[in-house]
Amino acid sequence: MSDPTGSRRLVHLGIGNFARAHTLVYTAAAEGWRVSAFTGRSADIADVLNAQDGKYGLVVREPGGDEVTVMDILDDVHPASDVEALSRLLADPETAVVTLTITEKGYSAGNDPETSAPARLAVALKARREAGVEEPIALVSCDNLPGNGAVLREAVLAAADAETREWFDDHVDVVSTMVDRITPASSEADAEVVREATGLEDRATVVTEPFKEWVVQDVFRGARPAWEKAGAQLTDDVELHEKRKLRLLNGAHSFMAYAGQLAGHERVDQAIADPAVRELVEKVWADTRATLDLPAEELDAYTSALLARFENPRMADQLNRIAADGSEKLRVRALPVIAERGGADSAPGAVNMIAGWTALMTERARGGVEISDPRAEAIVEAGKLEDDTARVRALLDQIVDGGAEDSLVEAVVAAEKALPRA
Ligand code: CS2
Repeated sequence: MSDPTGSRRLVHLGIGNFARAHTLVYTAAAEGWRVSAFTGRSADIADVLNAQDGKYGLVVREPGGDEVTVMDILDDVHPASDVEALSRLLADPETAVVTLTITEKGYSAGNDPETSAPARLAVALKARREAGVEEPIALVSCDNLPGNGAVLREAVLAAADAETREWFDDHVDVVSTMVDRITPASSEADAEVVREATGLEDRATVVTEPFKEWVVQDVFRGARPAWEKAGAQLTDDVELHEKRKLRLLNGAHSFMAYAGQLAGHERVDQAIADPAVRELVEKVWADTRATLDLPAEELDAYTSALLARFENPRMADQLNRIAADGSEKLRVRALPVIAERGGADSAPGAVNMIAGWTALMTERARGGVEISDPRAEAIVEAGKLEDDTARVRALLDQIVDGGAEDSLVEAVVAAEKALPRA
């Protein structure tokens, strides 16, 4: 339970747009907590935020206009690589929670603290152990991965020394969560909205939708922010929420990111307004729904709400933001659906999602357009192969460990040809 008397510290890893629109908003509403953060991919944001004393503008795109707030929850922001600062913070008993938004690929970045956030956490937990801190600490994963707590636990333990591994279970809780808030990239015009509304000269503006959801596994032995004050749900059953959100929202997102761009669109609201794309989004959902053990009415309500969120014209969510890191995302958004449906022939919607990816990656590889993906080099090489079967097989090698079955390769080759094109 949170300590109402003193201020507590939360450490956040990966202070990108999403964290500033979601996780920090919940922590700010909880009161009594301050945050020290570490950057994710872009280290520049540390200087930007520190120069603004940690403050930034949050623009919520309500249907009728913007709601603008200056967020003041961050004390200090460090470059991701600053393991010393992380160790100092974790060796302090005041620090009770670490939240992470390090993206899907952050969990498979190996055991080297240079490249891997979980490995840096292992080093910092060693410092906490050596400092003799007895208070439990919670590591809370906020990334779009099924069972993200278990994935995080494994990644940290794989990088930890034997004594820290031994100490771990008595002192560390690892928490799975389902996070949801669509957070597009922001523009100069958005910073201007903040300046006009609040006077803050903001270089770290974040824009987001009114909707937000956080379902958090209720397994904290130590202190935690009262996130429920901002509507978070503490529960023992995160898995079904995760599966539903990942497969319906993120699945449709990934499909639109690839097929929508092939069809000539730039933004989510444009893609979903195209009847050909929308029909195929429904097909993605038909496969997914069959893998979710939930009443039809509940699923209907969920997908209609998603359509309204996708249609929000005030959001300007770029498809290319979502298209990044496909080789990581399709592993959790498409492949499990195909497996649970019993193969490619029973999951045409999920196959279309993959076909959108192979087709767009091929177009980009051949056109020399940049591909943002940890496996970009191999994708470019594969995309240039002339024979369709060989090309699709080589691309699928990037998402299916051990290689794709022939039935999937054939289904994707056929599906590519049927996708709507600009
Ligand atoms: C998107 C997510 O980048 C992506 O792949 O699907 O960032 C999505 O906007 C969030 O998960 C919404 O909660």
